[in-house]
Amino acid sequence: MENIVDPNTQSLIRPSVERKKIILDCDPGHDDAVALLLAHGNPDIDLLAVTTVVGNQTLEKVTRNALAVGTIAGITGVPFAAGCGRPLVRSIETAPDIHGESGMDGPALPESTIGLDPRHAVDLIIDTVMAHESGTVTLVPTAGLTNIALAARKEPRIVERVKEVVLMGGGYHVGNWSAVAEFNIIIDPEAAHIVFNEKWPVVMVGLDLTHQALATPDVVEKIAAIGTKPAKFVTELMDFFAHTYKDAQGFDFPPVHDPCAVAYVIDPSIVSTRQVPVNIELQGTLTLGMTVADFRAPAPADCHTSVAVDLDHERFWNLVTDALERIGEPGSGEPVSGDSNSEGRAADVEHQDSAHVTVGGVK
Ligand SMILES: [Ca+2]
Repeated sequence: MENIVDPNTQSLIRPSVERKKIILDCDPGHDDAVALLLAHGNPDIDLLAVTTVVGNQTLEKVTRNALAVGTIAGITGVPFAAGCGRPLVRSIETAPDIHGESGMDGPALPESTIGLDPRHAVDLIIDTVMAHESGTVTLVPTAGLTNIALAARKEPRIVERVKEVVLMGGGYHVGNWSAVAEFNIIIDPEAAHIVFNEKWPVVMVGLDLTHQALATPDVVEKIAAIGTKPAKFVTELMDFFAHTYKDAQGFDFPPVHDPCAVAYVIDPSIVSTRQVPVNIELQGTLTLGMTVADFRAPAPADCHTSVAVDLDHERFWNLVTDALERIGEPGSGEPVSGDSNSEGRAADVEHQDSAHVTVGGVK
């Protein structure tokens, strides 16, 4: 990046902080949708590619959903590619109890205006990592790890080129698909084993952290008050998610897992972590897919895994609402309200707290 000199002071202007390059590998998925919107709307993220993998629903459904979210958000110039349609070893397991038959039940989905990249997601991931400077691309998987594991196997050079893998999955003290295993890990534990055992830095944003990211009524009201179609879409997602999480897992408010991983990339100070060895249980009859974290101190010198511990709930949701405000009303060329800055983004839009909002299911 070339240096720029301030003409008034002759001092060097530090180029605006380099945006963080990410590939989002997802299975939309209500919370994947929020993760994608956060990644698109946040000015510090350079979204290089979106890839899909079987998980919350079949590959066909989650890919359709990803394209629909991209359409709603007005994403252009970002390749979307479909990846693996089944786990490495196991049979397909989806989550209709949480995400519905479509994988993203609740809001009506538009016809996509985005064409799929012809490449397989694994190849798009490899091509993208290899095309960028080493140490600059972060992988953000928010689904089963099938695509990421295969990419590491197909092109091992990506392992040392990737900056880090910040994944939503696992949990060091709680599961959600078994007593000790989380969905994204247990649906393809062999893939998770590959990803956690490669020597790239892995940050596990697991249930310990994401169960703090609850879409409480005040959060949903703030999002609804933004008043755009993408914001309305999110409130409808949260409405459905609130019902299924209440019915299926007894949550008063739904945990919105996947954007936590994106938030960590944007601002690691929002998510505290602890460096501990983590490995994946592949043998246990009761513990298959458990992310076994070793908290005994000190961590080994070559420890390359860490786990997310505490979330700053307010700052996390501020990031999400800020991203939605910046996305504005796609197609209009204008943010929804407030003064736009030179980049046409609504950087300092105040929440419309006076707006009357009714959001069913989460109050
Ligand atoms: Ca997901």
